[in-house]
Amino acid sequence: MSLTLTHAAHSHAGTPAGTVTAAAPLKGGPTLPQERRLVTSIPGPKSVELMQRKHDAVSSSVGTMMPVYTAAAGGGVLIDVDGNSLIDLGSGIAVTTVGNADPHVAAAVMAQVQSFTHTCFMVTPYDNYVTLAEKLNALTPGDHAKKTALFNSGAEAVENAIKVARYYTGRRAVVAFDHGYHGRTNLTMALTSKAMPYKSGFGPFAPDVYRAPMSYPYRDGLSGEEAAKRAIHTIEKQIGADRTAAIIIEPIQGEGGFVVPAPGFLPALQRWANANGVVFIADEVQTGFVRTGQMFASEHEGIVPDMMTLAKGIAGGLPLAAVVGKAEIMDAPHTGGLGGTYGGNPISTAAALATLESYEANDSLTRATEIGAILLEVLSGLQANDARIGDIRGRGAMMAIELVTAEGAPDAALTGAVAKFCHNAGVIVLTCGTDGNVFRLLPPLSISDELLREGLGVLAEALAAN
Ligand code: PLZ
Repeated sequence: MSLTLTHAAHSHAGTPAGTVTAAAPLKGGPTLPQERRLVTSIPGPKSVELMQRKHDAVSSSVGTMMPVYTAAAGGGVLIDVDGNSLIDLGSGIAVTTVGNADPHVAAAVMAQVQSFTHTCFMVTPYDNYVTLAEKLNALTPGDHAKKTALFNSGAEAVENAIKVARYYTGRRAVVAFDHGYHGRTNLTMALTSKAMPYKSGFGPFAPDVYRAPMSYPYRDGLSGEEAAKRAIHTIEKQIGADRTAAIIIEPIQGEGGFVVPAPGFLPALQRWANANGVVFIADEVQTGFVRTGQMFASEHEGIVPDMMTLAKGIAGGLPLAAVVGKAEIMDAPHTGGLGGTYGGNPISTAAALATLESYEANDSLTRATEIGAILLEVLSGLQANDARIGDIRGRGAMMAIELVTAEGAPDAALTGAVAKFCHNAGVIVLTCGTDGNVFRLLPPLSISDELLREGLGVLAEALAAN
């Protein structure tokens, strides 16, 4: 086969050769009709056909929560290949916080992709990377000198944060927490607490990783100070402060069940870490970038982490992650010790700069708080008449309910049934929790009040029907 390219195949104006379809291409973003509209059953016939092709071509180890194939998304909806319009209350797992195909982000990506797509920052650098580093250094908590390094995924950011903390301290032990989630690579699997589906069969895991008890007020009834004392006792007795390089913790746990630690827990841990030369790493991969009603969830309790891991909401859907930390820590390893082919790719960094501008232009902090108020109001109304909603927790546009049986035991079956009902009714929702009994809401901040309330109305129907 000839590899000669014609001008037609390179045309900027037209549809790429070979992909012409009869229907007009669907554009994403907020111009899509903002409505829930089902024109087929879920999944529709085109999605069913694609599921069959996936079954034949894609590793069955890669699961999909909803068998619905995407054609476009934006505002608060996702349009599938069958023409169904679904309400998005998941943001692709807390990623499209700024909105899917945000016009400003899309324009920045288009401009960058037509300028240059890659050089490798380690070979011939470019200014977007540096500008983003400056912005992240300024935006993250604390007025100490900071430095940033960019990577591709949350797990990769966590891996690198641990590498740096170990190098800086000359110590090996790393402490994570019960219910914590930090990724699926070898080191981050070790840090992640839940076996299925993340770890089972994939060992052996990285050594010198330990787990301390989390503050989980709904389940342990402890104050923040009491829970911190318990965690610190575990670390001191089972590892030793002088062997501990870092503790890594999500200020609000994501996959583990949207667990918000009792007030005072995080500050007490930070004080202990500071006093013992232990690097305090806040994993804000899920909580970062406006979602919780602050730029970073650490700010709700005035925490100033030594290092932070960031990803997801950073770049409007483009793959990008960052480690931001105290300059003396970030500069500890030798030059060339950190890197990777694609880390801080120019398209992703352009998207990130535009995403930060969109957050600002859209007054997204206010929007996250408003969405949080609506979520709390509706969920509290549901809880008043439904004892199965054991707990409502979260902050801003990161809110969840924990579903329990009459005896107070985790009810994963009910949680799964409620989610399934929502999916079939055209609402994208996610579950989480070590026990699979937490129903979480992560709407894009670009969703309208009306659509959000309609989606929550479907949740109410789902609870009533189960
Ligand atoms: N740290 C706090 O939430 C990713 C995982 C989805 P990556 N959470 C979604 C799944 O089932 O794989 C996450 C996180 C926190 C790290 C990560 C890892 O980020 O970009 O998925 O590697």
